[in-house]
Amino acid sequence: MAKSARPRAANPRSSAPKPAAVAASVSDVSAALSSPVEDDATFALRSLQQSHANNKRYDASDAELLKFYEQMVLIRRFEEKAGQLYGLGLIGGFCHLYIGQEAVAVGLQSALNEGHDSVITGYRDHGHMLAYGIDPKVIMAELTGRGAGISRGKGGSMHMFSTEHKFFGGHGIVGAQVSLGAGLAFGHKYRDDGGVCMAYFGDGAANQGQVYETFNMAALWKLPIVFVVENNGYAMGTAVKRGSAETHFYRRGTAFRIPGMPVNGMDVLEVRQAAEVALEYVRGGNGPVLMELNTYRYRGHSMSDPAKYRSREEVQEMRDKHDPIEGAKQELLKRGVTEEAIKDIDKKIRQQVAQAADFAESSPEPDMAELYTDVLVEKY
Ligand SMILES: Cc1ncc(C[n+]2csc(CCOP(=O)(O)OP(=O)(O)O)c2C)c(N)n1
Repeated sequence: MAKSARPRAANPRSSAPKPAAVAASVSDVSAALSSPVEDDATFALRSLQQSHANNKRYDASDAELLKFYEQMVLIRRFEEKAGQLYGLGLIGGFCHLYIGQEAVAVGLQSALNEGHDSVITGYRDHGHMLAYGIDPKVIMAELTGRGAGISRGKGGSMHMFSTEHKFFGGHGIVGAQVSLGAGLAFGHKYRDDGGVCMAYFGDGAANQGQVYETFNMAALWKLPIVFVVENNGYAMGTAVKRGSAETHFYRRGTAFRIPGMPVNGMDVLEVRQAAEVALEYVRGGNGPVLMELNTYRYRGHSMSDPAKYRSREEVQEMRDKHDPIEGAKQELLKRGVTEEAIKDIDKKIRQQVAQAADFAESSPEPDMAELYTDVLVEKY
């Protein structure tokens, strides 16, 4: 990060509280004792949820819906190919696939300004990059550990970044991206550039302590951040009900006065509409929003997980009844878009993914000199 962009405590534009402004007076304290819920009537935590419930689905043009469909198919086919390459031993280390969750990244990020608003996520990150327009070739080359990869072959599946696209990883430490996301949001506020940060994390990560420290600071300083819990039902092999006391994750910001929104993450139009509501609030300078995107991953936690903790029937039911790609396809057909037009997209994407895989397989491994780049070697 450039020195000039580093947040300092004395930043005049920052809304970090000044001591005089927050010191409670004696009368504040006694008022709180006599009427602890006095201001609940104005506590508008449900307002976003309500306005989303009144108008659930985004009114996409045919061209927009086709684009969403294309992006979701790209993620699905890319991930299937990554799974194959992993099986062939061409991808080493960890590999977490996003299959089933495509509507989340596509619906949300279609509402962001690519290359301006920041995006950060955990290790299940390929879909978020593809949804942000990053070239599938350099992502696949990273997976296969090649020098042409987006992290020069040194990051692998979990550690990919593109500052140009404002995609900030790719993090293997569960929950770390939430705090880092608040830092990115602080940066947007500090620079006064109108940008927001979208920070994704899982239902398992939502039980981490640092998430709540971050909620507190983000709400206190009204940071421009959308917290997105991708609730895919499981944290590795632990079902949400086994590991979480409050399973409605959108309510988890209540203690910090962060409004929450539950969203059907298997319907790209519902996701996009929810994004509109959330972003209007955040861009309006009102502070963070907590979105819970209810979704499902069809594959195991990572490539090495046979997913024995759930039944085949459960997975099949989600695929049959809630698949986001099939849902978008049916909607397109209902609007009169032809089967041929949809097949053309499918064909184009298959070619694009095949080219990405060829590129990844035929690119050379990183030069030995790369061992000494992007590492701190001097004293600091
Ligand atoms: C700090 C930390 N603790 C534990 C782990 C091991 N770990 C990796 S993924 C995971 C579960 C996270 O589940 P969730 O947040 O629901 O994300 P999902 O994989 O479902 O997308 C755990 C515990 C880790 N990587 N980092």
